[in-house]
Amino acid sequence: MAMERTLILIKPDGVQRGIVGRILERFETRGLKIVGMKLMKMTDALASQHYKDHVGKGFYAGLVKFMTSSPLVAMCVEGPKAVEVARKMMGKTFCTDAESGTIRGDFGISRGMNLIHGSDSPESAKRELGLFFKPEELFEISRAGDAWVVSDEDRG
Ligand code: D4T
Repeated sequence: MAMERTLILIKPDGVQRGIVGRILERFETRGLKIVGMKLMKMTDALASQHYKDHVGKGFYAGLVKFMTSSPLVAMCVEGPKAVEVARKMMGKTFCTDAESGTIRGDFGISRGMNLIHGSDSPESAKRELGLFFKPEELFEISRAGDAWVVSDEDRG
């Protein structure tokens, strides 16, 4: 099983509601490692690259307005099967449909303001991480307790 990296965004609603810490805590507690993180504002240009598959769709203008309205937190999260694990932690796209126990299901009730983004495949993760982070902004971090969170077998 390979170690993976994924892009997580705590969207403007998460920042404005002051629940960044509570969302972050879930990733740390799960054993995923934050290897890059910053507070930043998404520009229209970055939105059109990040959401390139949605350009032209009916909800695109509203999505960009929301995502560029206020700063967000961008993170690179690392761990075994990090992409899939993070998507499961987030829950279904719309908070209204997300199961309790997931981030969207526990913290949100809106459709569009859905608190968090996570890359949907290892290929998307690579592309998206390149949009949000320079190589020198991502770190190789070994923590003293890592051996009790991820085994050699997990590292593949
Ligand atoms: P993101 O990309 O924000 O992590 O969400 P998902 O991966 O779960 O969902 P997505 O790419 O299909 O949608 C991106 C973003 O657009 C909003 N959205 C989506 C919306 O407002 N109306 C819609 O009909 C859809 C499909 C919500 C998430």
